[in-house]
Amino acid sequence: MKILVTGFDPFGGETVNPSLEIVRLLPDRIGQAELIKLEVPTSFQRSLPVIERAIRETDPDVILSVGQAGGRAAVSVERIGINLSDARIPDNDGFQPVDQPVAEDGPAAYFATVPVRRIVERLRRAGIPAVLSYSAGTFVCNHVLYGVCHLIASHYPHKKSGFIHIPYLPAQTVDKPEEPSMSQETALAALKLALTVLSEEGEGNRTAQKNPSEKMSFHP
Ligand code: PCA
Repeated sequence: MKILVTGFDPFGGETVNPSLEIVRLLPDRIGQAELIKLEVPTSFQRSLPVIERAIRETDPDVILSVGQAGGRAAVSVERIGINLSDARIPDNDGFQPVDQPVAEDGPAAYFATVPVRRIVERLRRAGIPAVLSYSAGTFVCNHVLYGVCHLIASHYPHKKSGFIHIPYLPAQTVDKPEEPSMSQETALAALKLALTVLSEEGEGNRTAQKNPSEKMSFHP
């Protein structure tokens, strides 16, 4: 199976984005999964086309996007993307939508289709602070979470998608010491474990096709 893993470029005056740092450090395979790594611009208009092209070119089974969530202390596995873009700051193109839908013709929300609860449980068992999150905000990360769900619901019903937010890196909080952070090592371990869960799910589904009695659900 193939998993497309995306990370965002730095935004909002930061010089790094921990999501891109850890995506770059991933190996080429985890378990049975081949990993395709992609840098995505923190841009409302350019992010989804970049991901859409990668989906067309590489035909992944799962799309897992990763983003920075400054102010959060734990790895947040996002459960839901909403049809709203309402930016508090401009994106990397200087664009700042207010009260805009992500997709004019889309439903109010989509649930992520990766096994969110299982990922959180696996991270917590490994001693990594992790939570199920019910809001990815209304900036570019939610735009990508909702937008990829909309794309696959419309065109690729057999693909799965999900989104993980990670905290600031410690170095990003030197000038904002009241903000929580997580080491790159821990954030990378979290992402690798999440991908391990997805790889195991993929294998379960393949076995299930051969032997329907062993069918495993891909849903949370
Ligand atoms: N975090 C932003 C967009 C890019 C990123 O890494 C967000 O949470 O919307």
